[in-house]
Amino acid sequence: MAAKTERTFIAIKPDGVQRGLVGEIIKRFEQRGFRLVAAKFMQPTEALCKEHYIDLKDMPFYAGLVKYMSNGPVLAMVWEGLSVVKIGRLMLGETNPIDSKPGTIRGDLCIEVGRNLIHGSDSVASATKEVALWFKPEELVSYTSCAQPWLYE
Ligand code: IDP
Ligand code: MG
Repeated sequence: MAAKTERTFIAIKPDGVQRGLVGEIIKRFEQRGFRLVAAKFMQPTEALCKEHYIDLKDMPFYAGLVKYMSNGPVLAMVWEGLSVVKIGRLMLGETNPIDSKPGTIRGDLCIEVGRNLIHGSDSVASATKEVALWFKPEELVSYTSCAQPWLYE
């Protein structure tokens, strides 16, 4: 049961919002069977974006990345389900859309690595860290999904 409540942090980046892809992206997570636990439409501060990408601080694209991420509204979300971290990453596609297969979000909807639409946690540990960075505990909504017995045996 515990694995079915695995959580991941997914954020639709400013290009995804500006290009009107919020519905398309949410649809894919809903249709796969994942459960929305939290969602917050927000303008992230530069400080939050810096912290979120702190592991990349020595990369040449770090400053541009922080500017891109903090340059418009972001839809921050928490999704839950069995292996949601791994499946979420598969749904996103590769970091560089050029390497992303058709059928993935990046492989279907964007072209360049610096405008790759969406963030998804890359491990259970980073998911825990990122959920805590973007959300207060009380912003995570607790409810029972009626689809549960039709998704899991
Ligand atoms: P991920 O988003 O697939 O986990 P990371 O390697 O963690 O990829 O990089 C974080 C973000 O930094 C990417 O999603 C992308 O927006 C940006 N990024 C990564 N590599 C480059 C690059 O070479 N040029 C510009 N931006 C990059
Ligand atoms: Mg990453």
